[in-house]
Amino acid sequence: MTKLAICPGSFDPVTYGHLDIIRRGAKVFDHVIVAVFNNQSKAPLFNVEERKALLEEVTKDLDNVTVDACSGLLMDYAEDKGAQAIIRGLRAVSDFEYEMQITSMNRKLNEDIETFFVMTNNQYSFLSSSIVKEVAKYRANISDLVPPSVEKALSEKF
Ligand code: COD
Repeated sequence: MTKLAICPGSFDPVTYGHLDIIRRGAKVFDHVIVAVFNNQSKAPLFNVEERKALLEEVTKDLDNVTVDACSGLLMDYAEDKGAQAIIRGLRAVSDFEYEMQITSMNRKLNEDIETFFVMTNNQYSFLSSSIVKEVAKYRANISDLVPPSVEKALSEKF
């Protein structure tokens, strides 16, 4: 059976930290769908289509990864696609409480779809889209935090 995993997130915008977990997931599962959602508690800088286009560009070398723009509940989407797993990244202990909350809720919605946590490479453990946007606003060098296409898109936004 083909093992399909969904890697959901806001990806506003995609960073090298996100790419690290997508790549690790793609090594283990037959196919990974990177699912771009709006997180209701965050005001996005890029719209879902812009975020999807950036993800497509930076994952184009990964044959078993596709990107989709999504709305509604993650578990409804995962069930529709016939996925067996959700992939989430963990940077530090501070991520744990939030991840435990959403994983518990997702498990209540569908207990057959398991969530797998991937620990990021240490060099990205401090990295988040919010921090990247904050420093990009002040024209700081972000070339080691995001791929060149994302760096360009950020400089166009600010
Ligand atoms: N290193 C490793 N992993 C990282 C890094 C990094 N530097 N930065 C981020 N990540 C991981 C995050 O831990 C996460 O697993 C993933 O990458 C995406 O991160 P974000 O910040 O882009 O995405 P989130 O956390 O805002 O995504 C939240 C969802 C959009 C998945 C959530 O809101 C959702 O499921 N929405 C749909 C509605 C729904 O089903 N709600 C019920 C769930 S409670």
